[in-house]
Amino acid sequence: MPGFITIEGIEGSGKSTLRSKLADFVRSSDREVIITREPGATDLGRSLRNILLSPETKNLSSHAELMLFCADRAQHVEEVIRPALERGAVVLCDRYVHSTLAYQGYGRGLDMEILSSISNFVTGGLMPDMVLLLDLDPAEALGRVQTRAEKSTLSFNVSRLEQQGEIDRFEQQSLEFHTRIRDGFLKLAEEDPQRFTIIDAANDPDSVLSEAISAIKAVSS
Ligand code: Z5A
Repeated sequence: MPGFITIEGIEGSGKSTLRSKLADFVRSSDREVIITREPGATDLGRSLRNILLSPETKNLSSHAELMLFCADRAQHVEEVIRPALERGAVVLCDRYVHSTLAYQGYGRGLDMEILSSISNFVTGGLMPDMVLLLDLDPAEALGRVQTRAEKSTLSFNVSRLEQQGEIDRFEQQSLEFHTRIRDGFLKLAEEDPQRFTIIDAANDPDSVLSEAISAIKAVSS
């Protein structure tokens, strides 16, 4: 099994759903498994996540946004991901470097070479062995997010933002923005086919899971 697996895709494509379902499969190997995500997997990251996602954060420049995601990642790699990989654990991470390339690069229009070089700097060159890209039409994905927000106003087992059914800073972006991100992810996959597996996220959650498992088994054999 690959040591470091990331799940990428636009918001609402089903990453969190796949992450928890896949955890059971990954745990069936005899290795320790760390399930994590960006932003927000460390104490520092949780503070940064609040700033990054809160609709109360106004006028954040694209450069400042990039630096906050990078700070989150630097801490995450040093505190969680690298030690886990060094112990021989499997790390399953919801979003990583390719989200920065897609969102801050294709979405915000920052220079891709600079983004690659900063990402390389903050991660010490640590890249995932495998990227599972959940591909979905942005209108469908945003529809799922909207339904989830409406449902979560009735639930208490969610974050403050979600409890209030509030739409976060990224969810407030236009359909055109999310379309650029989707296209960006597909370009990244095309440029790096060895690392990426594209999964049709319009299928039901069990089909998405079985495609992910087949892809992991294929590279493990
Ligand atoms: N960001 C960035 O700009 N740069 C970076 O470097 C990084 C991140 C690391 C983090 O948001 C934001 O930060 C993100 C990119 C940016 N924003 N955007 N856009 P987040 O962590 O709060 O959220 P997210 O990562 O975008 O994920 P999400 O909103 O939680 O969506 P998801 O995990 O992909 O989907 P889900 O929660 O699993 O599913 C959504 C709903 O659809 C839910 O009700 C499910 O029950 C349902 N669902 C799931 N799968 C299916 C299928 N297969 N069929 C039907 N319905 C389904």
